[in-house]
Amino acid sequence: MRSLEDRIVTKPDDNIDELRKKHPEGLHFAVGDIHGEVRTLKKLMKKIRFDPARDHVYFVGDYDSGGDVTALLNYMSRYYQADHELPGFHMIRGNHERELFPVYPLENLPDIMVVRGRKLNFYIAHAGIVSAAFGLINDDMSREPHRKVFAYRLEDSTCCYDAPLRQVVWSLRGLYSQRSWRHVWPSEEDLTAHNACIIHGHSPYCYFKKPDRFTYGDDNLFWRSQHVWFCSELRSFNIDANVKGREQNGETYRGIACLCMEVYDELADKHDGCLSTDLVHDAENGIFGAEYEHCGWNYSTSSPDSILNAVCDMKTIVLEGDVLKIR
Ligand SMILES: [Mn+2]
Repeated sequence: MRSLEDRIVTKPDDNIDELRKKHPEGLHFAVGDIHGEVRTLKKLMKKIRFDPARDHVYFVGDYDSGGDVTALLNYMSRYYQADHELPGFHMIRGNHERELFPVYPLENLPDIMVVRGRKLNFYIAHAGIVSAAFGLINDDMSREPHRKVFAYRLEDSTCCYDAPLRQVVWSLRGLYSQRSWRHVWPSEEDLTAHNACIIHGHSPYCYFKKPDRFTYGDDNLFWRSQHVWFCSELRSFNIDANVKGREQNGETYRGIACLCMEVYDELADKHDGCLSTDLVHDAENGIFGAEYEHCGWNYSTSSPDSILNAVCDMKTIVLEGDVLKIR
């Protein structure tokens, strides 16, 4: 087992201009849990110099519960794109949209999106991907080899309490903690065979970090500067930087983090799909963070229509008897 210090990566996130120079065609980002904190999100978008005409930004869900959700969705609706091929904001639902009495349940949005990069396939889901969904989606994707983005909605029966895909939208402490005692996460071989990189939120880093150790998984790393954690083969990233300020073990950092897909896609491409922590230490930074800033009071009376009325191109995962199917 690695020492705690070996498992911590520290990289400053001041390299967006270099990334922009390298990728004038635009960048793909995934953004962690926001919980109504519109001002912090705007700060993060400013930091990555978000360009709505060129960038694709994917959100892992949990817009509600905290901050000002109406102000947040009003801001997000400016850039929202129901057409996943076009640049702008793309959203999936989190457990706060599905349960917990959300102000906006966003029932017309997908729960899982997959973005095909040059080498890696990025699976974006609120709490993670379980093997049952992984296999189903990969079969579906193999039928459309030229499609870049896939979107799936989970029918309630597939992810309600005790349902097979429950942990895609809601897992108690993140899938990693469950990986060792419930085999729900796709195997390392499966993830490698499909060039998979799972991006999720839902579980803030502070749930897993004790003063002298981590309490989840065996081989996860902590990205100190932006407060996210990931597995050493880079097969998954948890980008929930605890904007709600949930406190555990004296950790009080609050922020929103995002990941630039191009950085890890390129790294995987260069190393024939084999990623490792050692590569991360030498590679350019691909994780950006914005520290929490109180969103204050907003007096907007409009509603986030472009999101609420969106008609997304997505398939539905259903449960027929006890068999999962894509419709
Ligand atoms: Mn959540």
